[in-house]
Amino acid sequence: MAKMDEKLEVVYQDVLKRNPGEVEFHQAVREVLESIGPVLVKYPEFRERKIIERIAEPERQIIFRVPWQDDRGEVQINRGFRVQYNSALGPYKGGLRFHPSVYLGIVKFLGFEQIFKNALTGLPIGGGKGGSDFDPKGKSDNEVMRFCQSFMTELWRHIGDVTDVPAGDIGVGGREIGYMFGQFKRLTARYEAGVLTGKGLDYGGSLVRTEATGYGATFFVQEMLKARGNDTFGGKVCTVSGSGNVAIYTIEKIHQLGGKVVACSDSNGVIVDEKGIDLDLVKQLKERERRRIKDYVEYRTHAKYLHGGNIWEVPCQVAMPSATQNEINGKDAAMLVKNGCIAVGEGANMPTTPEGIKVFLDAKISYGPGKAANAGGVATSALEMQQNATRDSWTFEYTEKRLAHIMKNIHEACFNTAEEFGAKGNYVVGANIAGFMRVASAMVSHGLV
Ligand code: NDP
Ligand code: 2IT
Repeated sequence: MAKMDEKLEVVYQDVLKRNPGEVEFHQAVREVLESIGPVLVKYPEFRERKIIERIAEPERQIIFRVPWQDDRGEVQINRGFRVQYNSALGPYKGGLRFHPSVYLGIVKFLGFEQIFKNALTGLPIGGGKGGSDFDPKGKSDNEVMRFCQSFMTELWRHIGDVTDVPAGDIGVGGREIGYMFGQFKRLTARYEAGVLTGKGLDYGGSLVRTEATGYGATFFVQEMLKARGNDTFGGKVCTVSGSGNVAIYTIEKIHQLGGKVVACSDSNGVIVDEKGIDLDLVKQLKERERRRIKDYVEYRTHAKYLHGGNIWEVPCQVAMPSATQNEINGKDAAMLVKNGCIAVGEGANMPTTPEGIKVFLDAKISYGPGKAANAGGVATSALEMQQNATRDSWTFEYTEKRLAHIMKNIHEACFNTAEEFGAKGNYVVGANIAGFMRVASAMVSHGLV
């Protein structure tokens, strides 16, 4: 692990003691603390005002019971979370994750990352995250609806368009947001469109929100390629892990920009299609039919399915991890570098382990960390909030242009900040410092709250 400023090490030890067992949260905090030492030297008031200690502690944490009945009439109990992490820059904003692995440590790591990511967008949104250990896999539509209704029956009192605005994440897409919005409307008797983002286009959703995370991550990599020597996606062989929302629209944008994605995956295995992934087929299987990625080879018999395979062993020039946290370890990263990978753009949150990040930075490939590269999703959520507040709806072209512009600005901020702090080309340092600076300055302005 990299060395940390001595006083920050003390703060980190305190975080470990106060949040036992929450390993993903510790990892996310450590990465930020390792970057921001030089900022505290330059701006001692951040240390005097105990900004780091305050940022590490969520403003509010809500944990609740979610009882629901399955199709056989059996009662099921899940646990719900909402961590309202930091409101220095705006209402808490961040997604909800429904996955059996969700516990407080996952929600806190995601919420903590979200603070800096949202700051990087330059839009008025604070950081928060939530979710449940509910597993949507194999559940009927009615079961998902009853779960979402029960989840919202507690959550509604904590959220609102100027307090806290949830959206999707793993296991939460348009269907789940729709059921939760319906229940919120019923419980509050208010049509408060801006309380959730990622809504359907027929009831206040924004064009481009569905595509935004994947498109944005691809725009970010496009900027990194440009910065490293006027390079482009044209003709590049790429791999994209996952086959959910972020992966699908990453593949779509890479193909539009002239790259070729040869592999994608799910938690069971990897598809390798040397002719280029057939995205219409992936959309059919994953978005419409809710099937597994292995079924791809039923329709494209030349492609290979590697059950339990490792997508990072497939040679590529650009890798875009878009599934989950810690999916690239040190060995995977070394393999990618050895096989000629020159750029990694993280669609997922914290997909690379600290060992993996070190490999990428040492090899001097262009490495775009999630809190910068995948910020297009939440940025477009903020654009959805803008449209809701003005009861307007923008065209696809206009909204995509706004997204592209935001991603370009984020890249520039990360690039320039890294250079300013003596770490040219290190987007981890750039993203952490640029995001931190915005939040910390606002917190100083607000006094001790
Ligand atoms: P989806 O639920 O749409 O898709 C998730 C994909 O990742 C699926 O292919 C899933 O496979 C795979 N996956 C999930 N968990 C695991 C696991 N433990 N091991 C292996 N594979 C796994 O989610 P999204 O596409 O929305 O999210 C993907 C990532 O992007 C997450 O890290 C999320 O936090 C991040 N993100 C999402 C944003 C958004 O707007 N949706 C915005 C910014 C970041 P399987 O079906 O087998 O579980
Ligand atoms: O991790 C993320 O940025 C998201 N899941 C999207 C959050 C949002 O509020 O759109």
